[in-house]
Amino acid sequence: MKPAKTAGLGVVLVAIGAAACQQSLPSGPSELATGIIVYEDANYLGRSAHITEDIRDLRDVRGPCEHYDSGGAGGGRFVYNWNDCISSVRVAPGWRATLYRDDGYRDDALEITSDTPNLQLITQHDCPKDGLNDCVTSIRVRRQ
Ligand SMILES: [Ca+2]
Ligand SMILES: [Ca+2]
Repeated sequence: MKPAKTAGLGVVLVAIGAAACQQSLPSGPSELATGIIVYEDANYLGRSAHITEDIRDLRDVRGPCEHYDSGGAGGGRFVYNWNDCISSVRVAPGWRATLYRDDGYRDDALEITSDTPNLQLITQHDCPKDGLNDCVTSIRVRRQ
């Protein structure tokens, strides 16, 4: 076996260990039959996650976006989750989703029933990065 393959296996094992304390979602499938796929970047780019059930707080879901958590007795630390991270969404045929700005399905809401390539263009919201881009914190997912 080449040394490079051994190193790659080590990285995978470390990633599995880090996920143990937090919920983790599978990457988006190529054929979307249920629920939605959320993406880190616009135009369905970057890392993705397949969501088929309501998520009350995306801070509880391990993801690609870095946030500084200043709370806790041990002092501040960087955490990685899907909060304030999603930039585009694919919706399976016959499904719909509601995206909320805050946790617990609160504040600005956007109902989507079809693919949405850029949440920055959803102009009726006023998140710091335009539209609902990098702003969504909770999601409801339903069959239509
Ligand atoms: Ca993003
Ligand atoms: Ca938010």
